[in-house]
Amino acid sequence: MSYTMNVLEQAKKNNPGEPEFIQAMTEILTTLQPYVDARPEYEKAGILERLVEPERAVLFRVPWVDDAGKVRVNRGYRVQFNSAIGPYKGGLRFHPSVCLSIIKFLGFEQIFKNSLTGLPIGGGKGGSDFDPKGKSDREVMAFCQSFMTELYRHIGADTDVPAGDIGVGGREIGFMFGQYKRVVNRFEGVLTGKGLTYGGSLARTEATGYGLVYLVDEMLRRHGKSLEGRTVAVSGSGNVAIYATQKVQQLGGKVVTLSDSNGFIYDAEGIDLSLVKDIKEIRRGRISEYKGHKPGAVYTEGRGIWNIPCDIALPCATQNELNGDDAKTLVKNGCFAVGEGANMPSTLEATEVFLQNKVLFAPGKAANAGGVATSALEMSQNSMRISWSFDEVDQKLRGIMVNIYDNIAAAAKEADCEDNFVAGANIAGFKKVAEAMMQQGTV
Ligand code: NDP
Ligand code: 2IT
Repeated sequence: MSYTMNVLEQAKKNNPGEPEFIQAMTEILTTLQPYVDARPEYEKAGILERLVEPERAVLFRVPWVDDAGKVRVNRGYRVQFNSAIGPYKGGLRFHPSVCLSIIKFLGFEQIFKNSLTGLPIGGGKGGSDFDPKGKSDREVMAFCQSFMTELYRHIGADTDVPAGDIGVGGREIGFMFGQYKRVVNRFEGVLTGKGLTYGGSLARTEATGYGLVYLVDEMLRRHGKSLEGRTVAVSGSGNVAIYATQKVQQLGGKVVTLSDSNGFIYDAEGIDLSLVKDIKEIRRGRISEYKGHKPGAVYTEGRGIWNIPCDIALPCATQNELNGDDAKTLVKNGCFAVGEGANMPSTLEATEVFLQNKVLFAPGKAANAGGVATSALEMSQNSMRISWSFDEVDQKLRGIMVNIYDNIAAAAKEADCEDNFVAGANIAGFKKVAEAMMQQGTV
């Protein structure tokens, strides 16, 4: 068996009961195999054995008091995966499904994604099984303060810089930043996605969704196509979905779907985004409420969003939300491009269906890298104690996404699998991290 497949088999044995982490390793190591096996110096240096093992993982108790005066306990995580090219960087996820497997898959993906941005950031991820849904602002604050009362000792502006992810937006970052500053008695850029009054970057809120659409737009243009007049299916209705929808609309496409964990809406006239923002960003409501304000729209409980015919699909909710059957349905309905706004939204089977059917497929670690890239721009602004304008940040973001497209396309071509951006992204992301690890010796 090849070196790469040996490491994968051993890693599967070493991480029992961690299906998401195994899925992410399987995808990455399988596509890296020809590249790595042709370079025996990597085997000698144990590069892959080191890559699949986090540098450090902390798991901690998070006790807090709810509005009824009862003590609740959640689990906190921070996995510091790889610091070869910069301080650990990656989001925090608050969702009841959070477990070590999910945090490790996200942290592992983050290594390659952050490398693709071209910026000096290592890979990490964290979070908790805390569910912010239905909690009062005071309960969310109590949780965030308790979470940071432990997390603060593991992070720092030059050590590890967390940010948002599912369930963690501006409100949560604010509460965590306030507690960090209070405990360490230092005002520093330890978190990104901060509010604009205390060190946040303009365009960070929009960055993941905008970046996704910039990358997809570039991929389409290089293939003689565009977003103009296209029907687009977007899933999710959180930060990434909302700003992906906004940018598609600005570029002349029509978004006809959005979803949450309860169901999805289909609006053949095109999504009314100000209505969605009011429901989701201001009232923290459910996507089903859309129908009450837009009678022409259809709300369907449960799965099924990928049955809606579209030219382009942008899954922006969560991992494994699009399976092999969904992919076949999309292909049958004429979908010719997919951009992953979420992390690992397509199952391995779905990815295979897209590649076999020559769908232009932009994998998450390339397509959604605009969020973390803009976080790195926030870190730069904090270090320099300056703030760039919205347009400056947006221009840089666009440039970064075009550069990512160029790099993943070139890596795919070099590996003799033109337009396979899964392989292209994994190889391009790996190269820089592996080289840095080689130069830094056995650490
Ligand atoms: P939000 O919390 O803002 O929104 C998440 C959306 O996905 C909600 O509509 C939510 O529905 C839905 N969702 C979450 N979990 C599930 C689930 N288990 N089943 C079905 N739907 C679900 O998160 P973001 O928009 O920030 O994140 C969305 C995706 O994008 C995630 O995969 C995240 O890792 C990825 N991402 C985010 C970045 C960022 O900068 N925020 C950067 C790069 C990637 P509900 O309200 O019902 O839970
Ligand atoms: O998955 C991701 O890239 C994020 N959630 C954003 C991470 C960050 O540090 O901005």
